Amino acid sequence: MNIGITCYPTYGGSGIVATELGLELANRGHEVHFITYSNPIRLDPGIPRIHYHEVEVSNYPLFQYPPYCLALASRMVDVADAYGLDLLHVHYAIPHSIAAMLAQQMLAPKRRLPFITTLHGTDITLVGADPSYFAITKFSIEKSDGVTSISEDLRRHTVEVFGVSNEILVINNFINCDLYHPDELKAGAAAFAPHGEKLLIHVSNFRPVKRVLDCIRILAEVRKHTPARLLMVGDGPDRGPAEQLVRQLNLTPHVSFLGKQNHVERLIPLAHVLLMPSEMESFGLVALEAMACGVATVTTDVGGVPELITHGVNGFMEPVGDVAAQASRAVELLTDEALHRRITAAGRARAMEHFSTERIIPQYEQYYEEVLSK
Ligand code: GMT
Repeated sequence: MNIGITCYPTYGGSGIVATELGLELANRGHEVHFITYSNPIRLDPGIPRIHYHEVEVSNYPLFQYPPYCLALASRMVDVADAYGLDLLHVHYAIPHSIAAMLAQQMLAPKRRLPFITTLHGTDITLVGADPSYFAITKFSIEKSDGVTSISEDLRRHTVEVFGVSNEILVINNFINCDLYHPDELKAGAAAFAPHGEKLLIHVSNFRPVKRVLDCIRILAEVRKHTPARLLMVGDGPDRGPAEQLVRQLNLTPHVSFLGKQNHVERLIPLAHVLLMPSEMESFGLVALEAMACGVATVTTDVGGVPELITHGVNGFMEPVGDVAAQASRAVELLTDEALHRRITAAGRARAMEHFSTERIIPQYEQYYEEVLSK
């Protein structure tokens, strides 16, 4: 198939899933065309059957807000025409589905160009639910030729909040378990923990929904019981407040802020525990990455997380904001080797059995066939 993919090409879960989906599809022989405003991160140049088409947005002084959605729709039409796209697959509803719908209408006199929208979370739970975007988000879901959701929780939430009647297929996020794998020796950890301290890690876009300050408070608690250091990977609005809290709590020597990283598969396996204290996660991709890497997850019992993690079996879930409970789980994992081994082995097994690329990518291929044959 010739597949057009649009996503936010930045450090967000939806862009990462879209990029990795494109790579896996290309690996399976499809021609994949990314139509985005910049080259998606994690997309190295020169990969066979991967094509990148930049969306350029004219910034005429009259525009206080450059009309990105229109430029995207035009580019989708150009690419669909020039490369004979079979379908468009857009990730994150706003504004990508509306752009795809416009492209579809522009091409309609010539031929059918179906589009599939994959819902990722904040496009529904935060942005889409905002009154200024509610009606257009609902409309874009209803006009899509196919809709998928990355968890059952998000599917249910979408139906409840938007009252849409079209079928939403759950296709979970996935992980390449060959690329994301455990590092038993953790030799590289010495660069961050020179005295053999255990490493905690947090990876996110540092938005308020991620509660990054909780990670710092958890570290402070953990250090009362066992030596540990914290790697903070990513960047975003709460990085400044997090750095300030580190200074306030005299934790400066024990926390490394690494900023945005393209190869988290090299960093995550160095840690013992992943902290994901989020207020909301429709799936929690980084927890899946940690499970595949043999890293134990301490997280919150929210959204789609329980579809991934079984408490006490392959990770721990505690209430949002309960720093003491999350810290106590981290201490257990750092000090009880048998427990750590049991949880991480179960986590790796869960990732491989339920969320491997081998299991999930064919579900997308099958759905594409279904939508094309409608
Ligand atoms: O979490 C974010 O702020 C980024 C956001 C996105 O759309 O890029 O992530 C969402 O999509 C990820 C990939 O499907 C999911 O793993 C995240 O759980 C989801 N985030 C939220 O629901 C907050």
